[in-house]
Amino acid sequence: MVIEQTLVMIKPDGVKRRLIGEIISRFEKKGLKIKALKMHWFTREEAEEFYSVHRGKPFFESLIGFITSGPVVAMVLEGDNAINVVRLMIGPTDGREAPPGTIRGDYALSKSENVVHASDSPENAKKEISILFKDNEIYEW
Ligand code: FUP
Repeated sequence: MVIEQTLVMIKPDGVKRRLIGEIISRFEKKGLKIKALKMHWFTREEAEEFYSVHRGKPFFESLIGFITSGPVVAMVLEGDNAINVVRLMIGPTDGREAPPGTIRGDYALSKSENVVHASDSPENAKKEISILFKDNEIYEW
């Protein structure tokens, strides 16, 4: 058993489409523990830091425009192998290719507006959690 923490974010399209409850519910039912939760509206600077790995790519500007277009709901989820488990639950990046049963497969029809983000490695989870949460906002329970 490897207990991990991962950063999950419901993107502005998911918030505007009133999918917050539906998406959080899936993670709770799976058995993941919500250790931190907040609504947040990214500044451009924070968004550029969050997505710094994509700086210079053709979609970077539209990605930053999209992620700052409205509030997101960010959470730290914890559980056995949580990083991989959550990536499997959200599905591949492109909603048109994501299988039914995954979050993107069920709710997204686009590669850019794909409802949800989740960390893809322990290093990125650590970085992303630190951008969105202070240590004292992550509760032990
Ligand atoms: P993912 O890890 O599945 O969220 O996907 P990536 O880290 O590869 O990409 C991050 C975000 O950039 C995606 F969620 C959507 C956006 N993106 C595009 O808009 N176009 C692309 O071709 C690739 C990614």
